[in-house]
Amino acid sequence: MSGKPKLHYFNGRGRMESIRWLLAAAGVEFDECFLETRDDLLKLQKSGALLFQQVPMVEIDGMKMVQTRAIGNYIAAKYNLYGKDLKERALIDMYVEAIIDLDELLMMYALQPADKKEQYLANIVDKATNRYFPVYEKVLKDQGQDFLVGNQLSRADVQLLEALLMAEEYKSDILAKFPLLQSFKARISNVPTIKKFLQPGSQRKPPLQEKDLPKVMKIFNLGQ
Ligand code: IBG
Repeated sequence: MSGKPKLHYFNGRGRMESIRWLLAAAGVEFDECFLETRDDLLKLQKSGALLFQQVPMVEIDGMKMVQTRAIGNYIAAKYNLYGKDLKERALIDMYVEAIIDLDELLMMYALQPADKKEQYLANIVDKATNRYFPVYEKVLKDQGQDFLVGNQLSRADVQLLEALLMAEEYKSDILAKFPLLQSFKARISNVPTIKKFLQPGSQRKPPLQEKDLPKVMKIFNLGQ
């Protein structure tokens, strides 16, 4: 099948945002079909298009792909964002899995009850600055290259940049102690396809607004 990939999700970041980033970084145009109500999700489920009754779902190359990691793997492999050999791929996988762990932590902040938010944020900052960022800072130092792995852009760079920008939304000076991550951020933000994605009007999604939370929770039956 030719044509643009079609992304099925709600009109927000959640689990689809990293897929949007990967496609954008690869310079691939895509269409989006937004779930606005729980009924929209139920209809999609009943249509048989969702292998495990869940989104993200991406129509690509004649497939209806689900499972965020599987979709990301496919796009990364197809668009040469997955290293030059198996060992580079192994490194990329390790870096990306840790980024996904951090992303999950960030994503769940919005779902915390008001009285737990402060404590939850402290844990985010602790994990970001003591567990994850020091590793990527060291990788960049040891590598001495522009990229996390090898000498070309990979999904690890794309997904780390996405996570860094998100983490800064929680604490604007969160990168203060990481000079190489700061220069990495500036450099990767300047990759032409990514630069374009960072411009207003792109398909990049803003942080989830408090007012949109009930709608999202209702679509996915979250917090039940
Ligand atoms: N392992 C799957 C993946 O990675 O794709 C999980 C997918 C998943 O949790 N999908 C949710 C879903 O379809 C939407 S993301 N739920 C409907 C159902 O019936 O299970 C929901 C979510 C958000 C933010 I938004 C944080 C965590 C989950």
